[in-house]
Amino acid sequence: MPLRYNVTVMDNNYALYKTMLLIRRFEERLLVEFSAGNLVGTTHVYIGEEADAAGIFSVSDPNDVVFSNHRCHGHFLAYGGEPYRLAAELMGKSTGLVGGRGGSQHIQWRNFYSNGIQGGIVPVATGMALAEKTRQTGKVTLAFIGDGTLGEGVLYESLNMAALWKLPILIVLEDNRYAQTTPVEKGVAGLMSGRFSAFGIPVWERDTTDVLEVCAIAKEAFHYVRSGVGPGVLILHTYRFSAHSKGDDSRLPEELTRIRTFDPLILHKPRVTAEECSNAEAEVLTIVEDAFKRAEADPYPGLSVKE
Ligand SMILES: Cc1ncc(C[n+]2csc(CCOP(=O)(O)OP(=O)(O)O)c2C)c(N)n1
Ligand SMILES: [Mg+2]
Repeated sequence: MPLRYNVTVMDNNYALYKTMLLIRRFEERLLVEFSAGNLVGTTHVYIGEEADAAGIFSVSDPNDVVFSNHRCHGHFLAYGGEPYRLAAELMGKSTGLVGGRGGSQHIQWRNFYSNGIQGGIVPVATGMALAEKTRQTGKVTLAFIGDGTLGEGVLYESLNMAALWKLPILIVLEDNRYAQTTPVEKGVAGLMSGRFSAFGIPVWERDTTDVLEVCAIAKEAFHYVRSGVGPGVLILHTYRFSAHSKGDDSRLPEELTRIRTFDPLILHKPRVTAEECSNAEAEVLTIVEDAFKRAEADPYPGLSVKE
């Protein structure tokens, strides 16, 4: 059983809170490091969407296979990945997850893979689901996509194969209502769910940033896909608090203030005690500080291809 770095099992309110807090504080630190010029390449933070990752990985199996996208840090940390190795990768250091050559969007650790090409992960994940089905491993393959990725044709080719071959793949569509600066009403025609039900694929859908609601609906979706009858889709409508990447945010201040009322940490906080809350804050602070300090001191990879 793969070890989860930060919490062994997210089966209680404290563990869920701590996981979401770790993602939040890690990403906030990343924005600071980016502004200081300490990162290699760009970065897309997950701030606001933490309930999705925490909820999903609290009900997944540690052996499941995960394909993430350009907004992958939150998924990786909730999967149980080590913050230090992620920080080192983002800084382009040789101790990073893939030796400092992948950067923010191209990471790999155990059964976790990410790729920044929108939609590009879906056919790869479909192939992996076929392999797992053939080998009868019982693993579910997860593929995280965004609302903007509904515009990629390869998604529909993959859905067709997944449905025909009854593959154990769960597509998680995180609708944060924007693709870069394009609001979803201007980019997606019709019902999102209709795009999956057209292939006979069942959809579980919820508009929520409450981690317990995400846990509950994700559990149902996983149960279906793991039973081996075919693919499923989990649509979670959420909010992205930060810019798409760096400074590319055309939303008005009123909208940014309004969506902050859906902060998953604030919603979940009343379910943990004040003591747990300050413990989580202190522990997470230490983890994040240690991750970036160690990563900063690490060497860059050499230029040799043989390395
Ligand atoms: C094939 C491709 N086209 C364009 C891009 C540039 N790009 C990166 S993320 C993004 C928007 C993605 O929107 P969405 O799928 O809603 O995910 P979100 O960023 O909102 O999480 C775009 C256009 C890309 N990475 N790949
Ligand atoms: Mg989006």
